[in-house]
Amino acid sequence: MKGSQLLINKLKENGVKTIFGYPGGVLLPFYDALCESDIEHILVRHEQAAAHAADGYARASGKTGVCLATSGPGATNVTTGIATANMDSSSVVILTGQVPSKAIGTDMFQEVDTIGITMPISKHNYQPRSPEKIVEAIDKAFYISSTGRPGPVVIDLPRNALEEDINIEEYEINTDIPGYKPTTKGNVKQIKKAIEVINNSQKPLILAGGGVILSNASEELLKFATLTNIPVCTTLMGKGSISEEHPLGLGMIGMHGIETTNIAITECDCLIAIGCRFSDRSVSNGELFAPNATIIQIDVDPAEIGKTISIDIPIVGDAKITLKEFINQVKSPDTTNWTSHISQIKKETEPIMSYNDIPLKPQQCIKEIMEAVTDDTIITTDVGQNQMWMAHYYKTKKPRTFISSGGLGTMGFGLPAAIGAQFAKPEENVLSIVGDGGFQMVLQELATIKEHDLPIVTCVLNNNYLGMVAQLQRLFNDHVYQTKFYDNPDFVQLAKAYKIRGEVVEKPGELKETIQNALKQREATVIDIKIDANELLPIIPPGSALNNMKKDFSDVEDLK
Ligand SMILES: Cc1ncc(C[n+]2csc(CCOP(=O)(O)OP(=O)(O)O)c2C)c(N)n1
Repeated sequence: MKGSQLLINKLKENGVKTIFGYPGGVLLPFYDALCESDIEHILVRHEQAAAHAADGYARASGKTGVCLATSGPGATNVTTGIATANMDSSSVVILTGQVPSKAIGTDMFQEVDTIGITMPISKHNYQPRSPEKIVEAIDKAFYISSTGRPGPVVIDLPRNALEEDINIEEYEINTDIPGYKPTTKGNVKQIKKAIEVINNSQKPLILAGGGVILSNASEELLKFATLTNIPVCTTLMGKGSISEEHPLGLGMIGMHGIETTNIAITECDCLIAIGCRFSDRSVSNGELFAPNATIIQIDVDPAEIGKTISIDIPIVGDAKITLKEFINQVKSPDTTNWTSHISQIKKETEPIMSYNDIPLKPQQCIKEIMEAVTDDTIITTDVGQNQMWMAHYYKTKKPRTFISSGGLGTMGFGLPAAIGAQFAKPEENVLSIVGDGGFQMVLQELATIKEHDLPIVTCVLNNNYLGMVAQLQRLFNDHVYQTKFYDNPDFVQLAKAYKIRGEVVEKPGELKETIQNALKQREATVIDIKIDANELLPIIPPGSALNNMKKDFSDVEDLK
């Protein structure tokens, strides 16, 4: 058996049905074997998109996503996707081609040190230099990628390992991974300490991060929150861990978070943080974050404990397992005053969503998006104001239905992630919400959408600006410079060039109808939504306290 056939067998054993990839010379033996297998290969138009699609697949399904790129430029092109998955703890296995083992280090055509490059941006990487090593590498890669804190694992495949024949029976295969034993059960004494603090608190608050979604702990989270009547706020990655329409679901915290949640963080006396890493976007200023609270942090990755803020009660463990323990042990604290206080703030700070303006206000667009979709619709966002408007105003109801690049903030993520999500969940509606900047970084993937008849609806919130950066320039710098697109292409014509339906939306009411029609017909559609370039996000100035939200921009000059 050839190494490439063995690789196919191992991928299948690990449950792989779909690979997002782009071929190249060194991978030809693999493609030879692939075309005879029943693994579906999705030919993307750029390797970065292959990685984001695999990532979107993983986030939507909870399974491991797989992508493939050739050596040299193929490998360097996927690195943005690897770093994106790494920052957001997404389970992706990345296969890259490599020059033959003997030639490694000779600057052969299309050689690049993929192992060196990906070492700091992946959870782990392997370079099996012979076919038998492939077996070990694949099994370990899937295991490492999907367990503990999930993450991307790279397997760099020298061409000879794919070409050579082996008799698998003759080799002893060692899939033991000494030193890699994620701790999933939290320390008993620490849990007891945490429960005591929760029982005695008057103003407890839960902060749910992406770890809750990754460990499929939403049910336990809801059970714990309702049992104790403790309100829940989330990070960007935790969006969907609890329904934002649930009376206890407060929405996202942080720099672009919801005012109520940021006030709740500032006032709470006990913060139960689950599966979150206290990023600077969430915390802003560590010293001013949750200043009155005893902080309990639950995380499966010990390296995250106390990394950016000091923690009173650390618990290393899986979110689901630990929450189950909490549910068994907690005695409900009396939170009636606290929750009614929060409800009052919520009422007073409720954002206005309904506008009749032209150009359209993003809030109005998001209101219409919400009216057009169901709780199961999968939303992917790009990066920028489009992302933060969605994070802020869009009420996510279920886990794995809000997919966004958090840690790396990768423009160009939204559209290919939607492709991956649609392959993972072919029966669901998938909407990709993007800015005109990020869309133009990956719009070649419309060809992939067309080729596979994916009914993805792409909503381009088009302000002819690199809006997020222009906003920062307006608020905190002297010049709005090099952030305007003076001559954007006609996105409808562009969609048509890819044989995809294109629509323009300019007036209130049109977006809901356009989305509903597209979803009903299950036809790929690009919607060019002309929005107000002057609309800014609510923002907490970087480094400021979370209750210092700026909403009034009357003193900011209009964009010219
Ligand atoms: C690959 C990449 N390059 C640059 C940035 C910096 N950046 C963050 S948001 C943004 C502007 C995004 O503009 P657009 O896609 O039009 O979205 P908008 O903010 O207008 O909604 C830029 C340039 C980034 N996050 N990613």
